[in-house]
Amino acid sequence: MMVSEHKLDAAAKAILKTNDKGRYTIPTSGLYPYQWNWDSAFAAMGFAQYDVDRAWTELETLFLGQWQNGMVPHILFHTVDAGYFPGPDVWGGTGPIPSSGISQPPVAATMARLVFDKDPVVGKQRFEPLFDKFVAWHQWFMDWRLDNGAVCITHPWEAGRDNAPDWDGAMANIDPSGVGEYTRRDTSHVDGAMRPTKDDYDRYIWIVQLGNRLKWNEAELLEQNPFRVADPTMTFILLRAQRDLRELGLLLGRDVSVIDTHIAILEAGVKTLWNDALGCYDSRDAKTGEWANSISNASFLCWYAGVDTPGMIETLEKILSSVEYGVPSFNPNDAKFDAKRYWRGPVWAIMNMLISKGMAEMGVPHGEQIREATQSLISEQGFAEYFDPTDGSPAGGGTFTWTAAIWLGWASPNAVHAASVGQQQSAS
Ligand code: 9WN
Repeated sequence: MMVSEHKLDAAAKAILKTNDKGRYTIPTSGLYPYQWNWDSAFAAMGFAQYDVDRAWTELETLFLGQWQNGMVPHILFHTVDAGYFPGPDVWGGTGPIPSSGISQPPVAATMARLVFDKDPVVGKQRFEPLFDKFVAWHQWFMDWRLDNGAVCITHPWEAGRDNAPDWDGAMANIDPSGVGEYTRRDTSHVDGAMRPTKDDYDRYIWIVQLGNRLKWNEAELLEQNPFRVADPTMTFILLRAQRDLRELGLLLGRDVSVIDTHIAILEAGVKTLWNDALGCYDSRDAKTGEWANSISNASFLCWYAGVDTPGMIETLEKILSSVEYGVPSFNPNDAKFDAKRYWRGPVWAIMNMLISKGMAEMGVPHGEQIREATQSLISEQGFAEYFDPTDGSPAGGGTFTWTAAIWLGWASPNAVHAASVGQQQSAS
């Protein structure tokens, strides 16, 4: 049944309220009972549409978990919940709050800028104490994750695109035979056909066990972890985040010269993700040098990072004409495409927003088409975790925080999404 737009705005706020644990939100109860890094950043953007104070609190809580080396973990286990595996004991995080040992795509500075713009007076007060923490987090990526200027992941969960075909080659180089017995909890909450396979999970847990054994010492992990993939998600998102952090720094009267240096390094790094034979930005195994040959939704984050590249729009047009809704997480014309299995085909509202926002800012056509497709998906199918791009059917968890936030801040007809907001300088 179609619900009127106004009611959907209220429904989205109700979801944020349901998932609000006071000072942070969970993505959805049951399946994801903790604070996740990029989910929280999107939640802040959603809250900012009607409660700027609560939006800043969300980001402040996220940074309470920052490690001494600057890393901001991908999960903060504020209150232990047996419904999620792997929990804090398996991870053995070494920060001030029990946590995982890896990070996640750093969308937070970009979302903070959107929150800031809602009320710059409050923004200055609340962002001032956060600025150095953001700089330290971004510095951590620059220190420990770069390969020729492109940002690498050391676990598929770090990219936020858990089982993307991008990692298949690097995952095959892990022998997970010593991983031992464990019980997955995700498949007790949602249909296993929508989730990563056991082969993938064994390797996810194997890398976590290695990190825990090494006490998450980055130098040692660099030598011992066979999984290291230079990733467009991380590279484009960090480049964009650095540009937004720079603008916020200038508003606070801070020295941004370090950020300028980082931006130049990342701009050069982006070029190393261009797979000429594929005609697209791609993931590259930093250990073997092999391309993933994957046209994914992360490939189309180039505009979001301020990087326009001839040929990318034609590639996107082909993808858009192959499915009904938005930008699928993987090329629908590839044999590995799986319309319902997580990051191997489904469409995600968060990625649609980042891609479309970048396109609108750079004057590239079809950005609005992606926004309208997302609007239809959510109004017809609800606030699902993600959707089948061929028929729009909802998949994964329901009453999802980031889908509600994306609705409020971008997809709703009532959302203010002026192209000038969060505008950035272009790289090319
Ligand atoms: C592992 C919370 C998170 C998202 C990720 C998404 C999924 C977790 C999982 O859920 O990952 O981090 O257990 O599957 O892939 O992007 O942040 O919504």
